[in-house]
Amino acid sequence: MVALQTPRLASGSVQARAARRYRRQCSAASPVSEGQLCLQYQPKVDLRTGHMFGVEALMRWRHPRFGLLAPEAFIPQAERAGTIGQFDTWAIQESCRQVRLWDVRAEFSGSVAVNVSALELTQPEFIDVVFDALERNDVAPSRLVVEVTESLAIDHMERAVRALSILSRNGVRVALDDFGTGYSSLMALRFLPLSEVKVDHCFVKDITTCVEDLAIVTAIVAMATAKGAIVVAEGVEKESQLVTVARLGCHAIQGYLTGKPMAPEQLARAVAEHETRLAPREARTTPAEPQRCALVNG
Ligand code: G
Ligand code: MN
Repeated sequence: MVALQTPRLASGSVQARAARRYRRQCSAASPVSEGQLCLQYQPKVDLRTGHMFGVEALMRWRHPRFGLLAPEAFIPQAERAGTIGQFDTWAIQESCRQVRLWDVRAEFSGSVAVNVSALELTQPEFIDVVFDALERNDVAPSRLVVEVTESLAIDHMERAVRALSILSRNGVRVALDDFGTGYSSLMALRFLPLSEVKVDHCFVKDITTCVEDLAIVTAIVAMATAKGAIVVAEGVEKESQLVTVARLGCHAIQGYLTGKPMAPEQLARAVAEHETRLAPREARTTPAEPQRCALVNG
């Protein structure tokens, strides 16, 4: 790697800021070009059917010195440096490649949600990046969910709405991440073409005891449902939290209780095991069938 000279500049000057940005860009860009990124996949489970209907792709940096790094360790830096587009593009391409692989091996037929920064989704080339990745890998648009964080989406609302509407009209689904933690959540809920709203971890953590959290999640379910979106409760770690969010009308959960983020091969095994466990439960419900048929026939 080229050692950068540090120019002698007043720290607040335009040149100093540019130099700092350049240094950040150099370090932030490396995991993409060095092939050091990978995706882990965390299941989302439908509370009505019990099926793993989708996964969220979570980015990790296999750092040569520091090991596996979570996105919080490098994504904010890339956003500030303006290099986030490379990360998002890579994640979309890699997710589509993985969906194709799961298809070919008949391992997983659900959707994959990719976190996309608002900065990237308002770039003119973003839509092409998405359609190109889908087409190249022969993946149906409905298998891809673009996950946006509301506080970021708000900054660029008009352009975000335009881009996401084009994607949505063409079958790609849109999820609003970390709902309730931004400053203009209702604007995002009002204007974005959403098929999924994700309730942030922080409202789920104490949901069994905190009346405020109960009220907030109840309101989110009412608003999202009125818009035709499903509600996914994030960060569900305990059975008691699952029971409560289900009672409040959440449609699905994502959290350590039903699966941590995992490598693609591990996810395929988890799906197979999960479906095997579900099968006997579904078989037990079949005695209801004859009764319904009898009613229909009679
Ligand atoms: O905001 P977003 O949905 O992108 O956050 C996903 C992050 O939350 C991931 O880094 C993931 O590892 C973490 N996560 C997922 N499920 C749980 C959980 O049940 N508990 C906690 N504490 N963190 C979780
Ligand atoms: Mn997310």
